Amino acid sequence: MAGEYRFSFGPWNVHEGADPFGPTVRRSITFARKLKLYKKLGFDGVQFHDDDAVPDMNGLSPKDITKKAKEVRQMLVDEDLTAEFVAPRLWEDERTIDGAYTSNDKKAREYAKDRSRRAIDIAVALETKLIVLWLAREGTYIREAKDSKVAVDRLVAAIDDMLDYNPDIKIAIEPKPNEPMDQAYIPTTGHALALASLTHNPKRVGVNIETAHTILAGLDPSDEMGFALACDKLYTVHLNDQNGLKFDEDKSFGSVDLRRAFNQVRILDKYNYGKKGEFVGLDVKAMRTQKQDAATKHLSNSRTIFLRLVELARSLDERKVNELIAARDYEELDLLIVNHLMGK
Ligand code: 3MF
Ligand code: MG
Repeated sequence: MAGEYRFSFGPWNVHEGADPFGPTVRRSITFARKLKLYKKLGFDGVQFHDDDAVPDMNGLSPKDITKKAKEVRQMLVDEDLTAEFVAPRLWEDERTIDGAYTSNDKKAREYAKDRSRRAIDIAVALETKLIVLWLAREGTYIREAKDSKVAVDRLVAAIDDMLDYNPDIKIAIEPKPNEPMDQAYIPTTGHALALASLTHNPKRVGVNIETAHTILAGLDPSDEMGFALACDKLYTVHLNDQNGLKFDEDKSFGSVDLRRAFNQVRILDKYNYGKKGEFVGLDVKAMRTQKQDAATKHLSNSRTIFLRLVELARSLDERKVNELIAARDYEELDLLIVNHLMGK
């Protein structure tokens, strides 16, 4: 079963533990050393922000960016790893304080488009066709700060620009309803796919569904995944878990609500997620309390839980499920599922 699924995470998922109220608590690990962890932990794919691959890229020419990215590609080859996607990191630069593609400032919007093209160059050098767009600052703190109709027009224009720049790439929008902004313009899968339909080439725009983001939007992650699967738009996932409506926690997959995790795995497995090369992507953070040498367990544990839930999804008595559905006895179905999760 492990061989049927390929797993990925990003270098930011091994981190030093700083939070908004306190400094780092673990030593930082170099990118080269992080790469050595992947296979040991059971992972084959590396998710990238553009500047995870090419640090300080704003100071480099497009040619130098590509050169550096090719060096990283060689590092991946040496470790027998694959780049899953590249995401332009559009939320840290001073110019994007008030948004990147939706900023009120034309210069900021131009910077964002240019940086996105560079991210595509990096993807080409790393030999992946997938671009992830987490639209971090595309929203507002107060409603009156931006025009929500114009904001959507600008998002479409930015995505069109990327699709035109490279005819081979596919874009996976990663919806999130809030944080860092109070209100984000693309909060759900439905919004992301409606946005995709407005672009020049809807066939090349889909979604990256993150468990925690759907929960923050008050939705069920497995239903969001089902929606994207029905539209043939689930390009990748960011599995994790989230305990209620608070800051984005990125907890280990299945660690808060096992049944919710089971239902995500069940729908993915049922509809052959991964068979077209999709990775099972994680976006998980170690607890700040973890000591240096034990700060990768959130990754291996999430993978273990996923694989265990595949076993549970496949061993569920589907005949019984269908009988109970036919009888409309959902109380009994409820018990069947809970018993199954308890190993009964
Ligand atoms: C924020 C996120 C991001 C994105 C990442 C890749 C830092 O809530 O989930 O993680 O997943 O930028 O697009
Ligand atoms: Mg994410």
